[in-house]
Amino acid sequence: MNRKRVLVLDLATRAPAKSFYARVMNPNFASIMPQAVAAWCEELGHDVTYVCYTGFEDLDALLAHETDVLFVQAFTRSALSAYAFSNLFRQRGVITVLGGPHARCYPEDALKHFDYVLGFADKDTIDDVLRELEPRPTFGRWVSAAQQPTSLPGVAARWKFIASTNAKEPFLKIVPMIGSTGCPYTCSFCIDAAVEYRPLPYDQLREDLRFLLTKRRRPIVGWHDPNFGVRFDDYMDVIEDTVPRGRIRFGAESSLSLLSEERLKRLRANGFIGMLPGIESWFEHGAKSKTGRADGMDKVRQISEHVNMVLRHIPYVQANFVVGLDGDRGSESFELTKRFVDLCPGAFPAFNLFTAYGRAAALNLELQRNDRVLPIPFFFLDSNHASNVRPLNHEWQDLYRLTADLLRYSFSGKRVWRRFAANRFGMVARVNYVRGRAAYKRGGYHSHINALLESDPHMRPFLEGRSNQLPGFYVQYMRAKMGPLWDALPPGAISHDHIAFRKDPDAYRTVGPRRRAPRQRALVA
Ligand code: B12
Ligand code: SF4
Repeated sequence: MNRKRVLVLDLATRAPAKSFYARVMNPNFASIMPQAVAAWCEELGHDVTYVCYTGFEDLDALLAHETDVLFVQAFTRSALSAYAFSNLFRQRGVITVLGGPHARCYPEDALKHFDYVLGFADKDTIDDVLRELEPRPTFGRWVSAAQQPTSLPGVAARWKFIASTNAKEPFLKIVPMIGSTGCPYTCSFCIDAAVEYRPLPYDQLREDLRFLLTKRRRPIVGWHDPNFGVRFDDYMDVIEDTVPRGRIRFGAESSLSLLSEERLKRLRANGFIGMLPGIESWFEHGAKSKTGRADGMDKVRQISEHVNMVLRHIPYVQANFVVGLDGDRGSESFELTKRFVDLCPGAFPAFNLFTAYGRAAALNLELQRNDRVLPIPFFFLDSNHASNVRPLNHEWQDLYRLTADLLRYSFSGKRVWRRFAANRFGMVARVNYVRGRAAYKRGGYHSHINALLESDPHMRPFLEGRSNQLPGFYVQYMRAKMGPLWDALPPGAISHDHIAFRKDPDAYRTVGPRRRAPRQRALVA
């Protein structure tokens, strides 16, 4: 096959950036798959350039890059920037390929703007695309492997891509690793509920850790596993076999129910410094986080005790919440979350707005069928800037007011300071301080949306699903944030068919039937 010039672009953020927070955090949002695709392309004999776009790169230099094919990875929040990049490169005859969460969630839309859109991808998929490489100006081609890859290029093969991304920020320099794909649980809102759990080869992980020990004095590894705790003992064995105590620090996402004190002791001994457990709704019963039938304030107390126990062993804990769930009513769940914030001063609370990402999950089909999903532009779909699901038990104004109030409460000077003190003034304290200030500003953003619901006659009809006319606020906001990428958007890019899943539920499937389906265990892993 001809040797091709390949540019791999990981959009770790949605637009050009300026803030200190973005400089520190964005490089740590880099994904594994673009690095894996770059490594595979090299193994296949192509000339590869990899760029992690963190919002600070020189766009002119990036766009001037001579290449035959452009691979882009995008979350939905970066979809518009991805479309703009694709448009500009296609005008120069470059073939463009999209992969990642946006491609899996909104393939029918992405196909309007890319020559190829990928679901699951392995080395063969990439090879097939590179062998074919045909321009498809009207509608791209959907390609997917039958399942998640059974192995991925290790840290050594990805090292130069990791190092170039780490070099963009001075503090954390997180090395992304992954030990498994899919999840054995079946939370109806989750993209991995339909993907069978499979560990990646343990020998590869050992090799990765050994390699890393030769590169950095005390590296930090971020595990990208959807649910790290599933085969807990196996992974702990791998680390204990390979890593001398304290030489590597780790962070991971895991459901709270998997974090018993026994396990936490082992995690601490093995260098785990960060955990991101999901907290379910205060009003749902069940075994999800081992709170049994506890409800409301009882559950807040139980979860707070559990999270404080995690904090006794792991210094960095981010507690993930979802705001605007169907189980929430009035201000009660918000008030309960405030009590949690009071009872767990050391945990960083992350508030995600309930979002239905296209075809990500079975629940989204039900929401689309019930006319509850809105055509909010992709740019705002990051679980922070907008919810695209009409709330069941709230008016929009109440939801935005309560969310703004919760953010202001959780990230007020007093609570940021309490968190700083509870985090004992070290690196964790500093990271939480910077993140806390950024989160406080989002309170102002939600208040602004709330005010627009009163003052902008287009806002309420749009958010209530009575009109598809996009309020001017959204357009102005995107234009201001996207800068030069806004002018490069292809026609029709800012709107999408928000009920495409309902129209054709079986299209673009990336999973076969599961062998088993245990019940839901955690809201956000
Ligand atoms: C680990 C993780 C993170 C990590 C690492 C993120 C990263 N850059 O990879 C952290 C904590 C940093 C993170 C941050 C965020 N995350 Co996150 N995260 C996940 C999680 C749990 C696992 C993703 C993963 O790595 N899977 C393993 C890989 C191997 O599988 P895969 O992603 O399916 O990839 C396959 C294909 O998509 C394809 N592919 C993937 N990338 C590429 C790239 C190319 C070029 C090609 C060709 C193919 C390809 O090949 C892979 C193999 O088949 C998922 C939820 C889940 N359970 O999956 C959410 C998820 C991806 N995150 C989500 C969100 C919303 C976010 C944030 C916006 C949250 C926030 N408000 O800050 C940020 C955005 C970060 C960014 N880069 O823009 C959403 C994305 C929805 C969407 N459509 O955008 C998900 C699906 C969770 C959800 N709410 O449903 N996240
Ligand atoms: S939310 Fe977490 S526990 Fe539930 S299916 Fe997804 S990854 Fe698994």
